[in-house]
Amino acid sequence: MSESAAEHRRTACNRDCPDACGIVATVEDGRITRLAGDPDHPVTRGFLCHRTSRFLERQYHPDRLTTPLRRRGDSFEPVGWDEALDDIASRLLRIRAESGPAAILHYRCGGSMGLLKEVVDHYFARFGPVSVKSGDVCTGAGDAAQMIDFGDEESHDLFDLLNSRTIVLWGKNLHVSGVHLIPVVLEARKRGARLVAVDPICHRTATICDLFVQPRPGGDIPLALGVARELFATGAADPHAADCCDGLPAFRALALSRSLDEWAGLADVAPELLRELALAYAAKPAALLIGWGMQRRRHGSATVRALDALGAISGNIGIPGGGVSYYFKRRGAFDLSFTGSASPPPRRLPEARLGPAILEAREPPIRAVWITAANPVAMLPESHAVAEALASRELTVVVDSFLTDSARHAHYVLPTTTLLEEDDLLGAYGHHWLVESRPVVPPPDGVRSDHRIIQELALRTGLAEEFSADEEAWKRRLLAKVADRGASLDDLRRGPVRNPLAPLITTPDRRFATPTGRANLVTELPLDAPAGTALRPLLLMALATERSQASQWLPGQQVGPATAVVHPAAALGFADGDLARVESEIASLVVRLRFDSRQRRDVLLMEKGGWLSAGRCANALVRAAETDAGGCAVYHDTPVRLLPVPDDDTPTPDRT
Ligand SMILES: Nc1nc2c(c(=O)[nH]1)N[C@H]1C(S)=C(S)[C@@H](COP(=O)(O)OP(=O)(O)OC[C@H]3O[C@@H](n4cnc5c(=O)[nH]c(N)nc54)[C@H](O)[C@@H]3O)O[C@H]1N2
Ligand SMILES: Nc1nc2c(c(=O)[nH]1)N[C@H]1C(S)=C(S)[C@@H](COP(=O)(O)OP(=O)(O)OC[C@H]3O[C@@H](n4cnc5c(=O)[nH]c(N)nc54)[C@H](O)[C@@H]3O)O[C@H]1N2
Ligand code: SF4
Ligand SMILES: [Mo]
Repeated sequence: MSESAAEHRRTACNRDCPDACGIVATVEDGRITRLAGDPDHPVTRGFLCHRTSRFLERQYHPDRLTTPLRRRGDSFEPVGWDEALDDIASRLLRIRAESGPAAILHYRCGGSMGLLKEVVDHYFARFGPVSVKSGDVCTGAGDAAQMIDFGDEESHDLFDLLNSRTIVLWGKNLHVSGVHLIPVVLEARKRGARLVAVDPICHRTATICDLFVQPRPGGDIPLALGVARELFATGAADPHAADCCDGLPAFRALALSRSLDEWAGLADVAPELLRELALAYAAKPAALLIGWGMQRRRHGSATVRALDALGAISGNIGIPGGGVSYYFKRRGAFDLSFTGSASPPPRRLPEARLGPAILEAREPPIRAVWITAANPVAMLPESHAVAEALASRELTVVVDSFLTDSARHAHYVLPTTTLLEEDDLLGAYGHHWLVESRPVVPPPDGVRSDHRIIQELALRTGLAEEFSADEEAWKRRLLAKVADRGASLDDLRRGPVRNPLAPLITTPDRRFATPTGRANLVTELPLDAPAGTALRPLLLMALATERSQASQWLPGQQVGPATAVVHPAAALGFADGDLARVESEIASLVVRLRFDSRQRRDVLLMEKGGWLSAGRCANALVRAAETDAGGCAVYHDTPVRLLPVPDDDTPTPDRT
């Protein structure tokens, strides 16, 4: 193949990731041979993360599905698209006629962040409306907190960090889940900013920080109150905070209700370290970047509220270089007014408890489930219950590119496009740039996009006309709010565009979108951090890993038992490298232990996204429960213990 035959095609990464990168794909003879980051994208800066730079292995993997599958007993048989869709459509119509649309559940999660996936939701709203999820296992608790506190949820421009004197990464591991933030914080550091990390896990990002505080898991509330106490006590709190905050006297009284030593004790950090954290945060402007992982706990929403209050009383809100940034409004630029239907969904099942909720649903029961861009068996708590729920429906349809844990329990699996074949639009939840994704190659024969599948379904269910628009028409419609402000589809085709509606900093006038126009400080906070029990002293934390996007492991990567990292003192009687059984209240799982003496003695660290069918699914151990607000899942509060593995034990997760 000569050099000149290589063509470079631009697209965007649609993975559930804050960065929404621009991608340049090299295509030779119809085959993609190389992926690189778009050098012209101000955030991507020409590089991709570990997982997506290896995406071609997934794109061209022999296990990729290229024909629809229909269940036959315990296995699947290939079936033609028309036959599959005719049968699915007639069954959905029958279930709707017999039991009403509430008997059908459409569940979508984070397989793609593309805005056109909203059209799939829209289809099911128009077909029904059918049952959908409530809450959000990704960011729900923190979303609810920010809405209560500030009446809105938005972040400072990414490059506003260059104005900061202090940057606090509170529960963020940039090397895993925000790699394009690294050059920005390092540049800020070069300009004199101090980098601070607060995380129960000692990870790579902690090692690039000037100060690292390692509280107990879920110890953030006392830690934040300790910092607030120190700010009030030393006069470093904003003297004008009362002008823009409701609840200030009560929050102040709460922070001052205990000594610094007491707060430090509750957070399980040394008092000097707490004082140092307060001192660092008092150096304004200080940007507080709140991670998503920490709110996946029972008190997740309260935790984010405590941090919001810290931002407000320190006078860091509304100033360049400050802010309490949790989520960038990735949908903010787009006109989604077409979505939904005149009537609300007839029923919402809590996403965090999806498995048990499907099994429990009555009047009508859930008879059919359609899954778009999600692998709930691996990714939602109580994996065994989710698997049972999917397997025991009359009709379960999974649209995916691989035979995932969830697809294995379906009646039909419909093969779909990958991010390199998608035609879509993206906003980001880690910055304000908008990008278009274009298919850099056509999908293999037998593979169809979600959009095309929905169009085919619409043809068979009396909605053909409503869903006749092609991708380009939907894109133009989605961009209606910003098209005449420099972000039309034609503008996006020339390269990434900053969302013209996004602010540089939030609430510059300190007028909040709350009913009173003031920030709503939290005045009561739970102080009982999650903890292991006498029987099960470790807390399970299964976190994002750089090696994989959620459960999207490369086939062949999930061989043997999963790894569990612990402090050696947390595994007495075991040696580094031993097999052990991790047991929670509801299930157990065989792991390979890896010792790391930088970790706390009360946590057991695993990678998120392991498959149940590979015996590597941490979520099989996690009881399904919702957070204090916002319907996030309580992933990280699960007490576990280590047990020896009998010689003949095989690494499959069992229910205890
Ligand atoms: N490589 C890779 N990148 C990803 C993903 C992936 O699977 N792999 N997933 C994507 C998705 S869906 C999302 S939502 C984001 C996830 O991004 P995050 O939710 O930010 O990622 P996590 O690693 O789960 O958690 C971030 C940090 O929070 C810390 N944390 C957990 N509990 C606490 C606590 O109680 N207090 C404090 N202070 N910190 C705590 C963890 O130790 C971890 O270091 O990343 C996205 N990016
Ligand atoms: N223990 C633990 N569990 C967690 C988390 C945690 O931190 N710890 N994190 C949680 C979080 S933050 C999230 S967001 C969820 C993520 O949960 P999911 O979004 O369910 O996770 P993924 O593994 O990304 O599964 C998405 C599936 O979509 C498929 N897919 C990709 N692109 C497309 C497409 O265009 N169309 C269709 N139809 N399918 C597509 C992929 O092949 C993949 O199988 O997991 C949650 N689960
Ligand atoms: S997964 Fe995230 S960091 Fe990796 S290429 Fe995609 S958008 Fe960029
Ligand atoms: Mo997520």
